[in-house]
Amino acid sequence: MTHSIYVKIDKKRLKIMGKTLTEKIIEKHLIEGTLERGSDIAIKIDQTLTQDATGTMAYLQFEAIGIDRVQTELSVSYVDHNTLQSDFKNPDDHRYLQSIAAKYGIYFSRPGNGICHQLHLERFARPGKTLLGSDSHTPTGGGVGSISIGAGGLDVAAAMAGESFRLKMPQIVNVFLTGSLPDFVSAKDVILEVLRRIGVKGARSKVLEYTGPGIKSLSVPERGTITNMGTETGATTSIFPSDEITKEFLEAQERGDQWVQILPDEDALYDETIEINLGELVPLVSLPHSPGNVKTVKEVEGLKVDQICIGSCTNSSLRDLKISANILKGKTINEHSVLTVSPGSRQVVDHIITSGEMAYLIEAGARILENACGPCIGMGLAPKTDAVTLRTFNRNFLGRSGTKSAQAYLVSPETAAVSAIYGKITDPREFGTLPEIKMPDKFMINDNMIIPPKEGAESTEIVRGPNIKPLPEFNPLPDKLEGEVLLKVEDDITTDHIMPAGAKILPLRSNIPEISKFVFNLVDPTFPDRSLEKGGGFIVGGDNYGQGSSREHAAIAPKYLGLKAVIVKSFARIHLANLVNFGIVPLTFANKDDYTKIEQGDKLEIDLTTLESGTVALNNLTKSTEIKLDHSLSETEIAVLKAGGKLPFIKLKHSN
Ligand code: MIC
Ligand code: SF4
Repeated sequence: MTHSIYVKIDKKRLKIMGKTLTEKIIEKHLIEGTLERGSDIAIKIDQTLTQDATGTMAYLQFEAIGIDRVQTELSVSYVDHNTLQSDFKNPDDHRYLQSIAAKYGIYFSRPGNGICHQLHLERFARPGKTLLGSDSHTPTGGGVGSISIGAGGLDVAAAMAGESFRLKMPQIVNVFLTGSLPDFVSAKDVILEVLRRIGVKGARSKVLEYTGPGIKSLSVPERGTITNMGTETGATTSIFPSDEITKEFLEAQERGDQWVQILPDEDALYDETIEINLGELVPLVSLPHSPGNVKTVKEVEGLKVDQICIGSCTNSSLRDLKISANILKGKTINEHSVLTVSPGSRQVVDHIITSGEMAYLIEAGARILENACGPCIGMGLAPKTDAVTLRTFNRNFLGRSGTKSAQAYLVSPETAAVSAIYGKITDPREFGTLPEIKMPDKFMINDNMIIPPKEGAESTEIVRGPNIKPLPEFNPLPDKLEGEVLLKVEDDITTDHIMPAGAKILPLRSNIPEISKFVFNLVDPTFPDRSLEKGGGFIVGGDNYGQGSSREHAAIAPKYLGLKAVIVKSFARIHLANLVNFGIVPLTFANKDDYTKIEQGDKLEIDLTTLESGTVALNNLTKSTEIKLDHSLSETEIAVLKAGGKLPFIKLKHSN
């Protein structure tokens, strides 16, 4: 199949309209479909990235596909999540990943080098390219004008094997920025403002494309902060044009030759517009336990803080650490608070050591952590019981910090640093004069912790530790699903609810039988045993089911426990794709009110013979009622489901 031409016409003036930036890049990569919103498209993927927590599974799947070498222009394997080594599991996984990278022609970023998104932005992301990453914050690459999308590990494995990536053509929202940011207000406040306006479901099936005169005042790392956390709005991705600012950044990274200008046409027609005057923004904060729960810092000022964490892929750039260091210069953090700093990359650390700014952080009392995700994913530094933890991160879901009773608030580095001095949430504008920071004209480049692919390494032996278990195999889909509702949940269930992370569970990412014991651990720890006992069954949920991370373990582990279908009001994009990839049928209520007609424990029967028609009938045997369900599955997705998941589907395709 090829694609036909799609043009947007201004109906009033009967004029063919120009293209958005997103349309231009997608059009260049279209393998199937058109730019018609909501239609099924397939795009070519130029680059991939994986991180260690999703990477082991992605590469086990890549191995199972049976290709000799990656087919992309560039694939990078990062190690940044599972860096706490409390036993052999994580280091074994690192060795596995390194041997896979060598064998299949993948760049390998060694543990300690930094956080995948920060590193990818610094060293690899390119304007006009497509990037698929097995991490939901892959859109950070949108900071340099790359279409960067988060996906499950299996989709990334398939892209490495040369398969195109399938999605629904998103709507394109013009986030039109004017003015420039006032002192003590930064890029984090811009994305918090977007979240304040549209919430955690507001940009599902949409791309947030930033335009307007205001973008000129934002550097690439600042743009990266905004596109990174755009994920929390449910957006497919977020993107900035590739302009003079992008050029400057790439030149400073000694990558000037990779710059190409890509701007939207002046008469580009957008599906929607959001206008933000940067000059009117104030410091903002997300309250527990949702990034969409945004208030002004003023509204919560004075709340005592026990822990302050600066870092994560959202706010760990050189700019962020410099501003934090200069605010903390000559000060001591409050005696009741602990401050942690996790830099985004060694480049950032090299700079702040050379400039002396690292000393300001250390002298103020900051605990300097590894260049890794760290406390963002509960990998160490869990806060104390009932703690208030103030973080420059992008997620504050219940329990994610490692302490269930902790209350996590999300803020900018400016708000975090000033609050650390006072020991309470403080509007940073009260600090007085904003310290001046000087950004380098050229970044310090040292790629010695990135091992490039070598020729002739195909015979490299793959090293597998005892915790790396073979992939479970799943059967083709039957015509009828029967079983019990194992769990009924509310709206906005995150993948952190379904498959928690943290220092104890993350090391089990390459061991499905073991990790499945923690499915829904924070919601109902009896779920795994009940599910196995009943021979599997169903989950019923509300809106935005599966928001948050790209972890496909939130699908594979429940599938391993026997989950057959998830019936909800609506899904988050990546989780929906992951369910399909592992043969769990994702269904939605044709009438949302029918959510009340099913209870936990009800026995259900679902007839799948009509799946192709777009609707199926659910028979609630306990209540003797029939409910109409529908779905958004494409023909290919139905075929994947029927084959028992994407891996058997691809294998079948390759064997034909
Ligand atoms: C996250 O921020 O939740 C993670 C950990 O980076 C995940 C990936 C994972 O679960 O490994 C993500 O955002 O996709
Ligand atoms: Fe790592 Fe946190 Fe970023 Fe996820 S959100 S990639 S855990 S720093």
